[in-house]
Amino acid sequence: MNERELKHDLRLVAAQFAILGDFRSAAPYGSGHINDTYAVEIDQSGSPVRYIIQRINHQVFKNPQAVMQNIERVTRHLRQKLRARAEEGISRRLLTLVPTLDGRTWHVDSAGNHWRCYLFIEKARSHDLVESPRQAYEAARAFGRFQKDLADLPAPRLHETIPNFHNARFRFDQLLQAVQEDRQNRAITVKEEIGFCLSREKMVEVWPALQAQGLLPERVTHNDTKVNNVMLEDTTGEGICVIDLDTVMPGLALYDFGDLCRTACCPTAEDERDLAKVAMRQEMFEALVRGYLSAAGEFLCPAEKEQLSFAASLITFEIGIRFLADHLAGDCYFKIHRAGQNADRARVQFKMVESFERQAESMNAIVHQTPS
Ligand code: ADP
Ligand code: GN1
Ligand code: MG
Repeated sequence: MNERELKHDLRLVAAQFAILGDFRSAAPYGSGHINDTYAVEIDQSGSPVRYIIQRINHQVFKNPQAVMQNIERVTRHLRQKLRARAEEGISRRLLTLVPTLDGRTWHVDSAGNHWRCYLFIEKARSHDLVESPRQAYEAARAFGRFQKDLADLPAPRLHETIPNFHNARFRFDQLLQAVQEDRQNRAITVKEEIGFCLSREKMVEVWPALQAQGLLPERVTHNDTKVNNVMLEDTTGEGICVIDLDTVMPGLALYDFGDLCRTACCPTAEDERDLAKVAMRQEMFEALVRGYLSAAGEFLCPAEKEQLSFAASLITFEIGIRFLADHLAGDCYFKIHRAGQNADRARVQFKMVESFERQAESMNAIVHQTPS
């Protein structure tokens, strides 16, 4: 895609940030479903330097300012932790916001779009599909460390950038509403999938019951830990940087572990149409448990540890519900690139839920056998 075909004028946007050098090019980047992400190349005295520039989707994040305030606080805290540990290469180990010319961390353009700019983390990449247990281990370790480093984030509580984001009961009720409204007359085509959800309604009550007993503490969590939201270093394979911080807010540790399982245990793309290929990979689950507990094991309480394997089923179910509800509502939330893509995404999630359920016993055994 050449620059003139881009939806936005990235040269103009880049000029609002304190970036030295001459604009060279901009191209859409990554495979996120929400924001518009661009890799922008700048010529700095003869060398190409890249930046990530993103337009925050303000239909999804109704208060982009709150998103940016959270990210500022979280990255500042993480930077202090890395400095205290005297870690090397700190600017590759956390997201670094590039300020605007007037010293803010985001820019609002004339059309009301909110933009931010990050240093580009080079020689590392995020993977849509996990290819080895080592990758699963590293991704889980990085997210575990992220939770651990944020455990002592000073008050006040972070903003809830999307209220009820992981409230499974709320998501279930949204699906019921989408079925009832059936705006696109699609319900008839996904009867089986709707039935699948209705038959599992009880799942959404499990964590509220434990929370009511005070057994699942609120923590600072990432809330969007799909595996392509962590960068693995090219040379060492180490999980070096957690990215996509828009949904960092108060939550349950289990949300993060569950979403990791949803993506890292799945052997196919999220929207695979050949469901025969979709089944949970136990060796990846085992690696996720080891990686996550190697960092988070010391602060998790017994009830959290006990729920790790159910987290895989529940979060996969919840996100399947969201895809299905969006398909019924007319694909207003998740970006799609072809008709029916959200229904395909939902089907993959439901197939994974069944697969997790079938292997629940051995998943629990893995959790119990893993030292923390
Ligand atoms: P979305 O919310 O749309 O998922 P992300 O923040 O996850 O957006 O960014 C999309 C992709 O861009 C990521 O999966 C990653 O590959 C890449 N990316 C994001 N931030 C950086 C960065 N600072 N350095 C290098 N790549 C990045
Ligand atoms: C979205 O932004 P991205 O693509 O990393 C979504 C997640 C879903 C995920 C499903 C803010 O994540 O909640 O789990 O798609 N993010 C938001 O792939 O809704
Ligand atoms: Mg992302």
